[in-house]
Amino acid sequence: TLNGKLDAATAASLTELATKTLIANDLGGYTVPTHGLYPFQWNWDSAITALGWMKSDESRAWQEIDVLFSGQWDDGMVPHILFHKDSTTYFPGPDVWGSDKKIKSTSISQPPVVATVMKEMLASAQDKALAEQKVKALFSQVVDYHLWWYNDRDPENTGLVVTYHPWESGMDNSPSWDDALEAVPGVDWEYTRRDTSHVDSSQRPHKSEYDRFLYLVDFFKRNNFDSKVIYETCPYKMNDLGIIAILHRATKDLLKMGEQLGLNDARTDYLAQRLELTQTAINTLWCEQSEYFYCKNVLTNSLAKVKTSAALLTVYAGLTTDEQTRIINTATEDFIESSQFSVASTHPKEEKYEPQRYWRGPIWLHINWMIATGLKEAGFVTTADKIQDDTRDLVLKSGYYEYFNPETGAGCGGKDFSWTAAIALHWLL
Ligand code: 9WN
Repeated sequence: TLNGKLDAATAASLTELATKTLIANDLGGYTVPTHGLYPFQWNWDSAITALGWMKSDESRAWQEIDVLFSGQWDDGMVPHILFHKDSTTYFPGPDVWGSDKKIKSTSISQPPVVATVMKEMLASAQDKALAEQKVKALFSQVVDYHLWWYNDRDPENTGLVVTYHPWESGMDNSPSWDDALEAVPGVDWEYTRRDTSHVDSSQRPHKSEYDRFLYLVDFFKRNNFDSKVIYETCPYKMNDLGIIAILHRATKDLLKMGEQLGLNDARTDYLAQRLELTQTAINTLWCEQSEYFYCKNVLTNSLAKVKTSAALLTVYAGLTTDEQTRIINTATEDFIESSQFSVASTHPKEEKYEPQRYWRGPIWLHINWMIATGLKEAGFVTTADKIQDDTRDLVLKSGYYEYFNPETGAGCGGKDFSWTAAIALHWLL
């Protein structure tokens, strides 16, 4: 490999390519992840993509967040997809989801990284006045979003929010969901997938998974998106480490921004209490024997004992004790050593590891950025730098693909991908 070294000319041409990728994916105020495969605004893609826009056009970056929050539901939820304009290239579209909000959307959310992104944007902004004005204008809506997570998805104050759909986790076919998903019935109607007409089906989730994904989409619609009914009867309920860690970090970042700009109040005090609950409850996801964190199937009260990179995000969240931080750093080193490129989304020694099937092995750059950020802050600079160097090598070798094969470094999934270009601009170049 090139060990992450870039000369100035290469860095300049990669910067130009990344900026062009964002411009090409801009549909006017929001950025699609990539044309064809994902023709709408996705929640966590959009947040990460705003980091990339900050390098070339700060007001466009803030607009990305504004447009994302324009689709917020009255209860505070920020949907996982906003269907601003119709498109026939993606399935399932707005009619299948069936929500009746002013902007058509899905009825689930996605990992809430947006407050963390806003804090980074505020810190790095050249135009401080614009940044402060935007954070002040959006602050209350972001607080609503976080309150929604805690109140709607953890109404019993367990300290751990639940997720209702693998798509909500953003890690669609992670092996962590396999057992829980098996208990969900499949839909009994015919449908035509669109994803496999854009990319090779060997890189995508199986039909048996899609049948269940769609059953859940129908389930939300049949229950009129009623939070209480869904909380009580949803056939799929997970404590997802990715969402829990990203939410925890983002809530802390939200409170820090609020403090900096004098925006905190009783509602943010309440969020601080919820942080404390999570800090204690996270230990119910820790397995002492294997010294690792796992997602939990809430319906069966059992840990999904497969090692995924989501667990490595607990350090980024600041949820680990000093000893756990050391253990997670060692576990990260083990991930790194187990494949040519890092960080594999499922540990390469796991039976369920598949190096090119979506979230069952491949590398995702925004996850690398979060893992490395956490480890660096915790003082494990060597591991963090190694991840950053590997990530740079991937981009050098394969460009801005959706995700990467950890064995070969080959780009997989969609091409010219927004969040990959954005992470390069924000972190690598
Ligand atoms: C469903 C857009 C999204 C990402 C997810 C990724 C994938 C969608 C799909 O693409 O999910 O939301 O149809 O496969 O898993 O993380 O936000 O890039």
